[in-house]
Parts: sequence; structure tokens; C-alpha cells
Amino acid sequence: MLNIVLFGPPGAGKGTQSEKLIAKYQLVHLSTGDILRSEIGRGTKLGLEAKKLMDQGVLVPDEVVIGMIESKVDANKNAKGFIFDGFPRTTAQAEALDKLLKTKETGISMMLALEVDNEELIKRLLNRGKDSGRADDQNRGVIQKRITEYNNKTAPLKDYYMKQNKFSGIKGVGSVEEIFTSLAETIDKSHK
Ligand code: B4P
Repeated sequence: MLNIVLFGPPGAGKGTQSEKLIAKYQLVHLSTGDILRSEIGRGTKLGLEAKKLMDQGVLVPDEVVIGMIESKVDANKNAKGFIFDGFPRTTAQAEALDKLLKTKETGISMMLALEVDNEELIKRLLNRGKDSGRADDQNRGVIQKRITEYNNKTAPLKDYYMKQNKFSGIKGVGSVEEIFTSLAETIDKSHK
């Protein structure tokens, strides 16, 4: 199986690149952000609770997102592999993911990290906020909070995957096509 963790700060282009990667490698896309937004859209209890946190730019509790990922992995038993987009975001989530994949006799193949500077991230997210309707993209303070959450809780995962020799950093600034080419080259090199 080819199981990729697509990593990077908010607005790094994880969702954008995931779409292209799933088409090329026929992987199942698991985005915790998309799953949470779908819960919000349906007005579920989980969605209502998640919305309060997401609108403030803080992470949703680990047990909630871990449970969501477990049920999605279980629902896709015949998948050739997965792209985990926006998950894991904390060490507890990374450990839970390793444990879950082990029970399926598989594991993470690699972490691909999109590297983008703060100024570019803020510009992209404010720009998306103009027409996306996403409350978390419309306020500079909330965007800054998401970046701080990333630096405090998510960035340490770089070490977690580096220790396992699974980390690759990719320049995330440039055209969507250029970045996709770099990602595909890195995947093809390590997964023949
Ligand atoms: P997410 O939905 O994961 O979103 P994101 O980090 O904001 O965006 P992404 O990196 O996917 O960027 P995109 O491609 O869209 O998270 C939202 C919230 O959900 C979190 O703050 C948190 O509260 C909660 N959450 C989600 N997962 C969680 C977890 N595991 N644990 C706890 N809480 C969780 O790109 C952004 C913009 O840039 C787009 O407008 C795009 O068009 C543009 N763009 C992309 N590539 C570009 C390029 N090369 N050049 C110029 N612009 C580009």
C-alpha cells in the first residue's frame, strides 16, 4: 500500500495537491478538515462542537478526529492506499494512526511536507476567505492562531517521521503544477 501523510501549515496547499495525487495514484483521500466541515454542514452534534473550535482557529480534540479516521479507514478495506490530508496534527494522532495501520498490516510510507512562509500563507488564506465562506479564513487573528497551533502542536511531527526515515520536505511556493511535479518525483523515487 502507498500511505502518504501530506503535511504543512494551514494554507500550504495540502487540499489542492491531494486532489491531483489521488487522481495520479488512485488513493483514497482522507481530509479531517473536509470531514469536519461536512459534519458542520449537516448540523450534527459533532459538527456544532467542532465549529466553535475551528472558528477560533484551534484544533478539535484528538479523540474526535482519531475516531473519524478509524471509521473511514475501516470503510475503505480494498483501498490501494490513503492520502492523510491534515491528519495527524498532534503526536497522539500520529501514534494512533500507526497503531491503526498496524492492525491492517500496513503503515505510513512517507510524510511529504509542503514548506511555505507565513506571509504567503496569510495571503492565500485571506484570499480564499473572500469567496469560500469559511469563517476561519476571514480573520487575520484566527489565521495567525491556526499558524501558532501548527507551530506548537503539529510541527513537532516532523521529528516523529524523520526518526523513522519517512520525512521529505517539498518547496510549496510556485505554481500548483510545479509543486505537484516535485511531490510525484519524490513519491516515485521512494515507492517503486
Ligand atoms: P484544514 O481543512 O485541514 O485546512 P487548511 O490547513 O486550512 O488548508 P490546506 O493546507 O489544505 O490548504 P489548501 O490546499 O486548501 O483545517 C481546518 C481546521 O480544521 C483546523 O484549523 C482545525 O481546527 C480543524 N482540523 C482539521 N484536521 C484536524 C486534526 N487532525 N486535528 C484537529 N483539528 C483538525 O490551500 C489554501 C489556499 O491556497 C487555497 O485557496 C488554494 O487555492 C491556495 N493555493 C494552494 N496552492 C497554491 C499555490 N501553489 N500558489 C498559490 N495559492 C495556492
